[in-house]
Amino acid sequence: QPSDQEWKHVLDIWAKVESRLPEHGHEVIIRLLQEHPETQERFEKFKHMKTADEMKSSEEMKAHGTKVFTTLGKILKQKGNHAEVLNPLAESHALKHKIPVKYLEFISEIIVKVIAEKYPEDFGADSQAAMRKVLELFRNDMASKYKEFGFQG
Ligand code: HKL
Ligand code: NA
Repeated sequence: QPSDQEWKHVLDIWAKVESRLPEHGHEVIIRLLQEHPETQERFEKFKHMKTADEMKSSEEMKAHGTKVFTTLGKILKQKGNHAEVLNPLAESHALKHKIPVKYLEFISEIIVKVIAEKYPEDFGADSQAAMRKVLELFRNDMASKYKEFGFQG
């Protein structure tokens, strides 16, 4: 389990992320779809898009990125007691969207990379390690709910 210090690192950097949450969420989704094209196929509303520029100018994709980052922020702020937010998310990602844990690993790495690029002064090695650890806890809890729902993930 992450320590109090690790949670503090994560929530301190997240407060900065929130100053431009829609932009950062949008960028993470674009990078996910560009770096892992198989993930793009999972989105009915985005799979027709051909270029990164098309994605950058998409208000719909920005809205999706905003929702993803808003949900993630709610989870982070629960400092591990996140079942109320995580369980419905795990249910939809297991049963409706069928998103493998591997894809959750992809987005976790991109989240760390994008934050490191945006806030190099405030997201040093300790904070990055803390964020990785907290995102790993999130994935582990998603994966155990997946199993309860009978999705191998
Ligand atoms: N999604 C998240 C979070 C994540 C950081 C990890 C998160 C938080 N999702 O049609 C929809 C699809 C969604 C959502 C609606 C869809 C396809 C999809 N998501 C795919 C993914 C992937 C694979 C490309 C990954 C890695 C991923 C990761 C939050 Fe995700 N997602 C939604 C959401 C929310 C905003 C909605 C679902 C709302 C919900 O479940 O309400 C109970
Ligand atoms: Na959506």
